[in-house]
Amino acid sequence: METGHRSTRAVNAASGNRALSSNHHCVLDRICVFTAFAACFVVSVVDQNDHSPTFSQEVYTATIVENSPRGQSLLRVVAVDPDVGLNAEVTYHLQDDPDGLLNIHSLLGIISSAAEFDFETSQLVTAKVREWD
Ligand SMILES: [Ca+2]
Ligand SMILES: [Ca+2]
Repeated sequence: METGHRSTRAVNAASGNRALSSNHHCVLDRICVFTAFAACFVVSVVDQNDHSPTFSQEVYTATIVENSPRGQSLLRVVAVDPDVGLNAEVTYHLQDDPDGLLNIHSLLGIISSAAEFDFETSQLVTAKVREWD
């Protein structure tokens, strides 16, 4: 009975430079044990959108000086999705901003002021951000 180590060397020797021509062949050569009476197969696992993004922090804070012109960048929220490719793309949406005081860049998560803030009217503005994948 051959060991995996000995078989790998045999495959590499038999295939010559072919094993170095692509990563696929390298993987096959490492994994497969070829004999006269055996075949090899590889199953590729494809990602599914089975994870939701999670924010890097539960609470983000920022300060702004009253009467600053609108459009001031205040903070950036970041959510990470452990899936791959399109399944890992995250978009951001504001929730609970009834006065429309804030804007959010849906792809970058940058929150900016949508109005001039007045300290005498309100000293604290809160909102929630929802992520979607
Ligand atoms: Ca996902
Ligand atoms: Ca996944």
